[in-house]
Parts: sequence; C-alpha cells; structure tokens
Amino acid sequence: MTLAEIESLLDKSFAEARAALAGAANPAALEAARVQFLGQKGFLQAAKKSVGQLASVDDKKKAGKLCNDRDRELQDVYQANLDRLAREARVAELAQRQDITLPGRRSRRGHRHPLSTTCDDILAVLQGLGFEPAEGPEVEHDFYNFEALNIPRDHPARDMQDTFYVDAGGAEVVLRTHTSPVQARAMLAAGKPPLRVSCFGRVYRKDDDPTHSPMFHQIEGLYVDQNVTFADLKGTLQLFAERIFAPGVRVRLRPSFFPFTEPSVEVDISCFACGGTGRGGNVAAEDGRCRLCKATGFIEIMGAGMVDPEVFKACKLDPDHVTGFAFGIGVERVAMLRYGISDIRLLYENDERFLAQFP
Ligand code: 2NM
Repeated sequence: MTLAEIESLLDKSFAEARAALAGAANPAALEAARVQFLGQKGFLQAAKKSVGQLASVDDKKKAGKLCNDRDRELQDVYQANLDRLAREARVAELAQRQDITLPGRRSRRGHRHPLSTTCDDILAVLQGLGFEPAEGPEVEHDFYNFEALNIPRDHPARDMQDTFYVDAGGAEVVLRTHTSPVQARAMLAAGKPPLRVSCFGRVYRKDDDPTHSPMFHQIEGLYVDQNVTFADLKGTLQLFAERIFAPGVRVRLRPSFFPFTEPSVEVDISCFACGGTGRGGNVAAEDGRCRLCKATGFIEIMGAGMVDPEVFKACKLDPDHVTGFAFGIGVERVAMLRYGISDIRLLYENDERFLAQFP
C-alpha cells in the first residue's frame, strides 16, 4: 500500500468507526464495535501493518502518526461511551430501588417521661439539701423490708393481701413494699452518723385501681445525726415543698402512724388549684367546691416522722446517741398532681399522644 492508500483506508473507515463507537446503545453493541474497529482484525491494525512496508522513512513517519492519532481518538470515543453506559446503568439500578428525589423523613422528637422528670426533680431538690441518692434490690429479704423497720410478724403490712411474696425455697423474700430497706442497708453500712441518703426506685403492693398500681415509684429521704429534731424535719419539708411545687406553698403536718417512725405525720400542702381556700380555682365543681382538695384546702403529698429507736437498734445505731428523721413520697402521686393526670395507668401505657404532652 502507498501512503495515499493508507490515508484513504483510514479516512474511509474512521467516520463509520466513530459513529458505531459513540452510538452503541448498550454494552454488548459497544463491545462488538470495539472488536470490529479497534480489534486485531480491524482497519486500524491493517493500516498499521502496512506502514512497515512503506519505502520512504518520511512516509512511514506520516502514516504512523496518522494511525496513532486516529487510534487515540477512537479509544477516547470508546471510553466516553463506556463510562456513559455504566453511569446510566447505575442510575437505572438506583431508580428501581428508590425515588432519590423524595424529600427525607424526619425522625420525630422523643419526650422525657413525666415520671422520669418528676423523679429527677425530686432527687435534685434532695441533693441540694445534702441527700445522696442510693439504690438497692427490688427483690428483698424480709429482714430489710420488714424486720429492720420495726414491722412485726403480725403487722397487717406483712399480710399476703398487701405484699408479693417470692417463692425462694423457704427463705423469706418479698418484692419490696417501700424503698425503706435501702435506708436500712445504708444505716447498717454507715456504721456511724452523720448520714443523709435519698433512695428511689420501684416498689410493689397488691393494689390496683385508678390511683393505685401494683408497681409504683417511691423516693425517701433519711437524715441521721446527733440532735436531729422534729423542727429540722419541718424545715426540710417546707423547703422541699416550695421547691417541688411553688414558692409560698404552706405545709401542714397531721398526726399519723408508721411502724418505723415515732412520732409520724402525714404531710399536706396547701392546694395549688384553689390557693388553699377550698373554693374556686381551675377545677371547681358547679357549686364552687375545689375538686382537687375536695374543698379542704390541702392535699396530702407524703409521710414522714422521727426514726423509731427500734429501727436504730436493728440497724446497729445507738438510739441514746443519735436521732433522725425520714420521709417518703410517691412519685406517681406527685406527677399526677403536678400535671393534672387523673388515671395512674396513663403513666405506664406509653401512649405517644399522652407522652407528647410533657415537653
Ligand atoms: C415514709 C414515711 C415515714 C421512712 C423511714 C425510713 C427508715 F428507714 F429510716 F426507717 N425510711 N423511710 C419513712 C418514714 C417513709 O414513707 C411514706
């Protein structure tokens, strides 16, 4: 072949090869075009073979450059189409799996449970007064739950009607009926006062109605030292009530009975719905009587008292040298009062429509 013939061969097939390589609409067609035009039996290889047979060095150079230029150009076209087909295949694959143009789904914001908030608030107030939080087992020995707390064998609190007994192969084990066993353990562990502990957690009693659940949460405080008086208890309860409910709230103590304290009291606060008047306010009945405090002007919120000497003895503290006070509060009751919740079961159902109301 002469230089002119090589040039004509390259010109003749170039446009066709370019169109085939650029226009192939799928990987199989592109591969066929590559074999046909860029493969061993293609026109480029034929032209390259002929270059060696040219007589003049000058012609060889010219023809060689021409072959290489055309080759490079077609390789580029081939590569560009290969990339395009791969991209299109990937987009088609993604489009089959998902619509990537859809707006994202927002994850909804969660809420803290009103019981958790109430519990944290109470513990924070107690911590501010120097009470250190403690926890203990929910499945408890009869000794810590009853015996150490001056609850005698024949006391009604021990009745099968009130307490869940655990079958522990003869050992006397119960689901704790209050968090006081944590306090008993704290006193036994401390050895000597001062001692200022709060304890919180689940407790269990055989109750089940709109304001009582067989499992509920309790928080207790215990302060033991030399010369702790009933006045210290009153001052602590007043501060506590103002910080949990509202500044200016009045505290009233009524005589009561608990086996582990003497004297014992029920702690009432002035009703925050009617301002302690018993009439009017935001939950008044048609005749004007406040429904929250049942027109008494006060709401019962907790129990308290001076630790009974028998409890100190059982917990290896000397009642001739130490005194102390303790109080206990039901977390559910405080949460229900604070947020105006009428049925305790709402606190356990985890219905989002309910929970979302407590930001
Ligand atoms: C209450 C009411 C009164 C109380 C007593 C003790 C202990 F362990 F020191 F004896 N802890 N908590 C107590 C006293 C609990 O709850 C209504």
